[in-house]
Amino acid sequence: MSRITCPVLKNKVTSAEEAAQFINDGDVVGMSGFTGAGYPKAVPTALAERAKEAHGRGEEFGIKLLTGASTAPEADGVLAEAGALKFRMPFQSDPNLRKSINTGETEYVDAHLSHSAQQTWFGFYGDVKVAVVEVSAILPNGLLVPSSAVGNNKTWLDLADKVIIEVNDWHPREYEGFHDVYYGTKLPPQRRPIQLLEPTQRIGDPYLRVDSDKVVAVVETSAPDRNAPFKSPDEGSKAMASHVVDFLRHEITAGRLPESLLPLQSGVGNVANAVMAEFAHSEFEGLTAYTEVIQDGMLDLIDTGKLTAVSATSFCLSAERATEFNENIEAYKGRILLRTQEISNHPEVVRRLGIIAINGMVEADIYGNVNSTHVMGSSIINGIGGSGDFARNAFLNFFVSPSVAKGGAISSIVPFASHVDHTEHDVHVVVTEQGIADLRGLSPAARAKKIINNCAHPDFRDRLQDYFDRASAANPNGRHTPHLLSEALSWHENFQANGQM
Ligand code: 0RQ
Repeated sequence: MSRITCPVLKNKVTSAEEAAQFINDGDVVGMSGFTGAGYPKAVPTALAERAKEAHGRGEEFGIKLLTGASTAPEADGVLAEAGALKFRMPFQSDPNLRKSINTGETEYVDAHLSHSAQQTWFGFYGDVKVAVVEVSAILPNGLLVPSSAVGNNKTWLDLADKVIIEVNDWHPREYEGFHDVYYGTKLPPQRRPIQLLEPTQRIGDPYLRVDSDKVVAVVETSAPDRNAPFKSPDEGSKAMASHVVDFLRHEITAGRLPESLLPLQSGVGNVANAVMAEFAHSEFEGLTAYTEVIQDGMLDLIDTGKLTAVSATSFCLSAERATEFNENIEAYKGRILLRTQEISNHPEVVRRLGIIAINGMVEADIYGNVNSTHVMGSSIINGIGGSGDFARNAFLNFFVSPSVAKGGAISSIVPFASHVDHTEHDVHVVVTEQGIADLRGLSPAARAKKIINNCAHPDFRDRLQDYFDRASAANPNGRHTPHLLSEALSWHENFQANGQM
């Protein structure tokens, strides 16, 4: 049966090429998509072709693209390759787009994911001209059943002048009932508390609303999400995962955490997935998650019954796991709820629930400043994503990374971070395969001792200690956070000059 049962919207079905004609040079476009899930599968490619044709005629053609988070080669990838992205917000992870940002062709605002919707309402990014949103079905009354990501879709549908809907029948029709779209957001000073007290409590509607008069095109698709594979956890990831889980055991023994912990948030990537795998082999029961992305490891935990309730805004699954999920979707109903990202990552809710946040990092300095986004201070990898939303407001946060990168040429523990996303005031626990540094309640100098001894790779430990000792000796009145300013970034300079820190 057709996924479009609303007569008014059925009449608007057209091709991706026709739909792309509604998007013009310079438009602010809000697209669906979050970590490779729920992005539009057809219109971006048609739009990229339009841009290439315009460029061939010597005309300018580029859009300002806002999404939920990262998309896929068929969205960010094709648009960046066509030179069609003048501006991008709030998160990406695409090689073509990364290149376009780092060469200065695309302007990129790396925003906290929970801020992206409200900042658009505040007018930071101009008027949203077009929304391009993927859904899994349109009901007879015109309500939209979201697909594998909710992201910022509510905001794009509310704010855009024109709406293009993609209806993708690759998603199970049974997605109906998996979503909670909160329509209570207001702008200050009209805001009210977010009345959410448990991870999978419903506070909104199962559907997205759209004004059918604004809908200019409906496009039917049948294509999978990005569904990138995960590496099976290597020794380093397993070591980091076991440090985290042991630490949580210790916190329970010390009476600081209940036996079923507090709701977990876990970032994307292989280490995050490895941590979930470690939980699967642990004694923990009755776990919950209040997170933004559901990876394979979390579904495994639901399957074993260890994880009873998960709130998120999207999935990020391997192809294998996505197929299994789609075939058995009913088994997950009532245990998973996908929310708008302004709620999945809401600082108020994160603080109230007391989240345990686990995120990856690029480097940390000896005082606990964390860089999650930049290589050698200048080139962006992905973006801050939701790591700031969760870490800053968490009950307990972890930042995890191998102690070295690029075959040992780079130390992930450095005298001074070359870019700071999470400040020394926010970071609780730093983890590498070497060990764990619990920084809570420590002064900067005490933190340095822990990070150097517990987390740095042995190849770099003595040099870090030497830096700290000389900085202390050189600053008799600067021993709170001692630095040698002329040397603070010398490790990065060394790497750039000699390929070795
Ligand atoms: O590059 O593949 O070219 O070698 O960075 O590093 O070790 O594979 O780790 O995949 O877990 O990613 C911080 C990027 C870690 C990720 C980051 C190089 C390294 C490799 C990746 P290569 P790994 P991961 C919720 C939370 C920010 C967003 C976030 C991230 C590549 O976790 O994007 O937390 N986080 N969101 O070689 C130079 C160093 C390096 C380095 C690693 N010190 N110097 N290069 N690399 N350390 C999800 C969302 O918000 C959507």
